[in-house]
Parts: sequence; C-alpha cells; structure tokens
Amino acid sequence: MKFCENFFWGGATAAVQCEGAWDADGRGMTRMDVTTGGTVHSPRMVTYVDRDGNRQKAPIRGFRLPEGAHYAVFEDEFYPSHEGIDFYHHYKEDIALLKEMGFKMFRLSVSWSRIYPTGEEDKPNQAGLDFYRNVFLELKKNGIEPLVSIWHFDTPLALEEKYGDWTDRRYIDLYVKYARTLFMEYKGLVKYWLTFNEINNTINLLPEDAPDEVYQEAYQHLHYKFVASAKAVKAGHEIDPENKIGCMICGITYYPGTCDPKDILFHHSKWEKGIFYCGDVQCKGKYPTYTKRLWDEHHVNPDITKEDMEALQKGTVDMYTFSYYMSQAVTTHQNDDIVSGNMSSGVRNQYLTYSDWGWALDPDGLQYYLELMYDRYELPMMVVENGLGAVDALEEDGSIHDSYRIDYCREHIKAMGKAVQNGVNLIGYTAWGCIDLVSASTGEMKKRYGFIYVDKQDDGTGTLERMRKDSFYWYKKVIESNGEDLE
Ligand code: P53
Repeated sequence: MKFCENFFWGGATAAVQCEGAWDADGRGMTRMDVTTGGTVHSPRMVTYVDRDGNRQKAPIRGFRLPEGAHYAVFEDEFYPSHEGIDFYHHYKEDIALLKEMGFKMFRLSVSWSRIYPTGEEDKPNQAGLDFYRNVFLELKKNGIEPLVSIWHFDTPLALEEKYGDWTDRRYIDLYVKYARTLFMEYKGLVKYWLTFNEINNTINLLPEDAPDEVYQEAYQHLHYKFVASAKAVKAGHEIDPENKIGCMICGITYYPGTCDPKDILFHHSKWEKGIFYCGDVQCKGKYPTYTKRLWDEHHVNPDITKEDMEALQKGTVDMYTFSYYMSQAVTTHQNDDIVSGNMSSGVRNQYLTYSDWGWALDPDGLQYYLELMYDRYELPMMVVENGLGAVDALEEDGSIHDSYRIDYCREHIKAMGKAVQNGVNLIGYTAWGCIDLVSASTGEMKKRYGFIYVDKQDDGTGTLERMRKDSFYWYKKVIESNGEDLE
C-alpha cells in the first residue's frame, strides 16, 4: 500500500462559494456578497456607492474602497454568493452523497460573519454556531472527519469598511477572538483546522512591478495575519491539545523559463516570495534569512513588535497543507508567449497543456512540490485542494461523462503516490469543489470541479438538483482501494 492506512480521502469547499443563505439567521456580509460574477476574460466587479451617493463598480483585483464610499448590493446585479449552491439548506443531502463516495474527510470553511456578523460583537451569533454544529454532527454521524478553514477569503465586510483589508493591527485580536470561539464551541467535534486559506495570495498574485506602497501594504497585511494565525494556533493547542492546526499555502510550482542562470535566480526568488516566505514563518516561527532582501526590493518596512516575534515562535503549525492546480514557467527574457487565462502568469511551457482557464496541467509539479516542502519542514502534509475546473455536459439521461476530470485526478494521485514512496509523510487529499460550486476567481458556475453536478447556471437559474458524474463512481473506487485502483 502506498498511502497510509488512515489516509484522509475527501473533498473541499468554502463557505462563500457554496453556502448561499447570505443574509439568513443574522449573518453579516463579506466582500464576495458585493462582488458580481465574471468570466475568464472579464473580471468580477465590486459594487459600492461613492461619497456623492452614485452607484459604482470596479474590478475586484487590487480594489480599495475610496474615501467616504460604502459597499452596496444593487437589486439589478447578480451576486453568485447569495445563493451559491445553497449548501446551507442542502447539507444533509450533500453529506449523504459524500458518504456514498466513502469520504473520510470533508474540508469546509466557517463564515466568520455568521459567527460575528460585524466582527466586533461581544457575543457570537447563536444561529451561526448552531448551523456549523449541525453540519459537524452530520459529518461525524457519517464517519467523516471535518477539516475546518477558519478564514477562506471572507473577512466581515463591516471590518473591511472600518479598518481596510488587514492593514490594521486590531484585526489580530478580532480574529483570535473568533478562532477561540470556534475552538471552545467545537471542542471534541473538530480536530483538524487551517488558520488562513492560501495566505500567500496576498503577495504571490501581485504584479512584479506593483508600486512600493502596494508591497508595503501587502507585507504588513501578511504580518498581521501571521501573528493572528500564530496566536490562534497557541490558543487552539491550549483549549484542546488534540487539535492539529495547519497553514494553507497556494502551491504553485515555479520553473525557470530557460537555463540562463539569471532565470534560475529569478525563479528561485519567485519560490521565496510566492511560496517559501509564508510557509517558513508559519512552520518555523520566524522570518526567513532572505526576508530583508525581499522587503528592500520594494522599500518595505512593516510594523513588527518584539511581542509579535515571540508570538510567531509560540504558534508554529502542526502540518503543512496546500492547494495545487498548476505550475508556472517564469523568465527574465523578453517572451511574448504569455499564457492568457485567468490568474495565470508566466510564459507558455511547451511540455505542458493548459485548461480552458489557462492553468498548466502538471502532475509532476505536484510530486516535486511535495518532496521539496517535506524536506524543508518535515511536517505531515495534506493536499487540501486539487482538481480540474472544466465545462461539463449534462446528458439527457442525467449522466455526466467527465473523463477529463478523472484523468486529471488520476495523474495527480499517481504523483502523490510517488512522493509517498519517496518518503513524504502525506496524510490526506481533499479534492477541490467535490460538489460543484461558485468559482472564486471568476464567479462562474460553469467552471466546475465536482464529482457531484449541481443544476445551477451562471445567470442564477437552475433547480439546484444534485447529480452523480462519472468521476463520482471513479473516486468511490479510488477511496475503497485506498488509492490502488485508479482505472
Ligand atoms: P477557482 C488563485 C490561484 C490558485 C488558486 O479556483 C486559487 C486562486 C484564487 O482564486 O484559489 C483557490 O475557483 C481557492 C478556492 C478556489 C480554488 O482555488 O478560481 O482556495 O477558493 O475556488 C479554485 O477556479
């Protein structure tokens, strides 16, 4: 057997992409609730009212709320998060389907604004706590271990309006209060936690030539999140020593675009800035040796106290988890063959093929990533997101023949198997969007990842009916055979 006996096979979701029920039972808003749908070529837009009372819309990437403006929902716009796939009201039916596939683990996120609607209440919202308790109980009843992301792109909107996007120190205590509430409330029910989803996105999605102020904010933002994460880890361990708490990194495998030594150095700095920086702080409890060089490149000088540094040391994570979808080739040379698509940058890699959204399909990159990171940290690892976003065709008889998705997952599971044989302590794999949900980057439904199809379309229409794709039966076999039967 390649995979360990209690290997956590499963799938992953995030609150704001699947729950819907955006204003139910006292929930507060998050930025996604004022963000429209987009496509591979047109960005999602944030809607707001400016200081003069005029309706405004702006692309979400790099968005900053102008002075005097406030976020707003417009009646005639479509916001995919408002209904999602309505997991809020379908969770029992959905968990039954996960159980049918034999899931051992289900990754989901708690929506902060269901628990603390504005982030600043003294007491948590009971209805929010009850919802997640019921979900966790349902999972337990079905023998499925929950893996809970405490934050998955959904800071309460009221906090963003007041303090900006994590560039204020007060966020640390607000987040730790929220995390403590979860640890206390679900003690004995939830054991596996992740503090911040894809924490490194703050830095690795920035253009190289962004202005210094933007880098200053990004590094500051990250520092407050590092401290918040470390303090939450410490609290989580104190509240229940059984808790296993991980970091979660957006894992992209970088390749040098040519063998020019300049490209070797450049690709190495992409690893440092985009990937190692966050993992190093969260796993080792201190800033890495190359930090000053990264900061100096952009004249950055973050607010960091002695207490912060102590907190980082006391709150190192128990496991290294990451998402993996693609690799990227990067070069210092003039090269116009840039891969177009969403979220992707870098030059075309002639040895790889690309998804319809421009993401490079590269299972070997996953093996490489696992081996590199395990050697760096020697912590148990989990692949907590992986999958293929693709357009699915629903046949008249209700079947969905998604052989492309099966191929993608098979090759990535094989790659994990090789890394395990080479000594990596891999303890779980939760496939992204195991049930179709709203795409984070484009807001589309048609970028589907699921083994379970949901009848819900980009314009908001659909019955919300759930249907089993071919990959559903395939993944069931994979789990039954503990990753041996991949055909
Ligand atoms: P979508 C950027 C690059 C890689 C993964 O992505 C990313 C992002 C940010 O969107 O996000 C993660 O839905 C994220 C999930 C997301 C998933 O990957 O854009 O943790 O919330 O849905 C897939 O296709």
